[in-house]
Amino acid sequence: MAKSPHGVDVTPDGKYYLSSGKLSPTVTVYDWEKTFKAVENNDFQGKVRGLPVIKYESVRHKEVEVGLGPLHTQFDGRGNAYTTLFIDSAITKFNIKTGKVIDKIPVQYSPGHAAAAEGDSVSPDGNYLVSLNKLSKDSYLSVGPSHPESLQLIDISKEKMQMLYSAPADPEPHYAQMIKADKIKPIEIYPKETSRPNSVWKKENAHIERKGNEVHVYGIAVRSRFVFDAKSKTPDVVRVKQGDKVIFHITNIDLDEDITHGLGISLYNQNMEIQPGETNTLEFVADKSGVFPLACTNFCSALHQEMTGYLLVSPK
Ligand SMILES: [Cu+2]
Repeated sequence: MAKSPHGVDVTPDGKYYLSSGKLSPTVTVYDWEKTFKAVENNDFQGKVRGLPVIKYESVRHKEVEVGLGPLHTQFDGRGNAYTTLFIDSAITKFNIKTGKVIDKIPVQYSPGHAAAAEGDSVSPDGNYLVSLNKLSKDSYLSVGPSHPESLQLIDISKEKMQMLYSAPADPEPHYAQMIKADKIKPIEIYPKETSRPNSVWKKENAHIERKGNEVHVYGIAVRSRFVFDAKSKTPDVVRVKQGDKVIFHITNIDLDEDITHGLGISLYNQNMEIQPGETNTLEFVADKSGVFPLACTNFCSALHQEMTGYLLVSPK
């Protein structure tokens, strides 16, 4: 095989595995059945670091001339393979069984991986491929020495590939999976579990508890205020002593989708996010005395900016 192979991929039907040449402009298609037979028959050509090396000619199905710098291969479930070409800045489509090159499309530029929709599964979707490009060069407006990189969406449903869309991306896109959206069923909010340890679901139950030199705040975040202590006249203030460990247990009791709160104390360099229905914990040692404003750090309503309070740390 080629001297510096890069990327080994198994075809969806499990009959072949492919290895890109990287420094050789070829992809080799190997036959699994021939491979198992070669192992059975000790059909080897010497050893490398003590491991037997199978004879190339015995297991090779096809050697496909794809272009310069082949790296990784994806599949469409119709018997075709799509290999990224780093040096050519292109993707080559070929038939796995015949080894015949069908099409080649330029990309901007130097793709590493590509991701076909469900392309790593036994039943690829077959309609779309995204090229994850390592360089964008002149594709977008210049924003300084650090350029965005690029993702390109390609229609692979027909014989000829068709470029549909280019999008700038943060460096450095490496690999991705594309899954049909209806297969992903995330929870929308954290369920309201009143038995969850450290959670508080009603303003009346918010309280602050000292345990030795630890101060536990059992509070809530709700549009648009914090309640740390229901009994206190100034419920949005937490008083501790210098050197105390402060532990905020905050429950976001807003059970609407997309209403994330945050709790940030910038002068202590502390911040956490609290998703709808979630209880999250922020823990640190109050080693500096003073008055430290705290605030919600995720935009949550028109009154988001009023969602503030203070940590008061009295000196030792
Ligand atoms: Cu908020």
